Amino acid sequence: MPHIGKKYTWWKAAQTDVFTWNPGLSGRHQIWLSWGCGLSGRSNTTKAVHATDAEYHLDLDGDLETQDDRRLIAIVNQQKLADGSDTPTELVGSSGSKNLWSGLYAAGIHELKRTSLIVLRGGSSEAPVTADIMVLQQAADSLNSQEPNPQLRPTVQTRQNSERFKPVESKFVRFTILGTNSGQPCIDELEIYTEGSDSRNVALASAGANATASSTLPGYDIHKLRHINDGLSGNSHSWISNETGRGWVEIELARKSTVSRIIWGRDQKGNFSDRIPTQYKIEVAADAMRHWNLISSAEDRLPFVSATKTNSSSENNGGLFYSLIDLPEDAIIVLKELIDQAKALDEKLDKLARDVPMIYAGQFDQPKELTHWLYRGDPF
Ligand SMILES: [Ca+2]
Ligand SMILES: [Ca+2]
Repeated sequence: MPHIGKKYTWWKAAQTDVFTWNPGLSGRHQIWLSWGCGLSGRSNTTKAVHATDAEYHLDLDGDLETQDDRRLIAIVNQQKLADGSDTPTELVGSSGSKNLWSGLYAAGIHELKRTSLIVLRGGSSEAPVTADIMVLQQAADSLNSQEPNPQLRPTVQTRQNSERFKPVESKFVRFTILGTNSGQPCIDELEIYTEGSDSRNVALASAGANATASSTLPGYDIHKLRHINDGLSGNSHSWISNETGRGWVEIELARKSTVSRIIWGRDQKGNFSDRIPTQYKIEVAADAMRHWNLISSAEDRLPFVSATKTNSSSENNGGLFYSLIDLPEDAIIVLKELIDQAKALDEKLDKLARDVPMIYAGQFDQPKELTHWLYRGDPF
């Protein structure tokens, strides 16, 4: 599961509504909840442990004044992970100072109206309740039992993303960008692979494929359209559209081919994390009339979250869920080294917090002004 709960919000309020979500959806949906899990962080030496009985209600009409349409959908122990297990000591530190993202908790399939609210309510005590992302998944009519996991793919990665789909005969493949994290979208290479054991990238210009696009950012030799399928990765061999948050690029294959996998990235060398297509769809057509068939999109991916800011002193930066999916091997090695370093520093920090002796400190100075020593009840 990608690391998405970097920051969360918390409240101390027993038996009080503290937060509402309005998903703006109607129909039957599986509701997945998540929270910041464990301890609320170090406040000198005291620990404020999260609520064991945070309540989630569904208010069907969205009017908090009317109670008869409101029902409890989950009571959650926010000290634990979504699967009910304890937070691992190696992740939260021996003093429990790190807070983790809980993962997603299945709160059941519920009928929603557009105005419906999901309400987070404090538990029986003043213990903090926390809120992190919520996922709603449309429930299929045939879906009687709850699914063990949401049918969601990892969030879009900067370096490389893969799209797998049922093999489909294609002559044209169009990648349409519908949103970016910033600016005009950039793709450093779009690879289209044929089905089968002799799978090969038929998108390459060297394989006879031809690229067209809605637009190309003018004035940059390193961002030409021909870079979309030149076989070279990295920002210096990329295409950028000339439309903020939008654009499409189309590959015409040399001949009709049965394809089943597409690989694309913003910067496979990992130096840039702007201009990432976060919302997109990919369509194929087998005929020159371009009767498009949608084969993949960002719709079933987890929401995109910007890369972590490098401010390591920020609070609650202890979420330690990292996705290794779609990461190249050298990046995984680097990531593991960094995680080890972070763990070692955490342990050091925990030890420092535990071992510091209590002292009363001050400086001795000769008073500059006349000092009165007042006994209780004495007049001036
Ligand atoms: Ca209501
Ligand atoms: Ca390229």
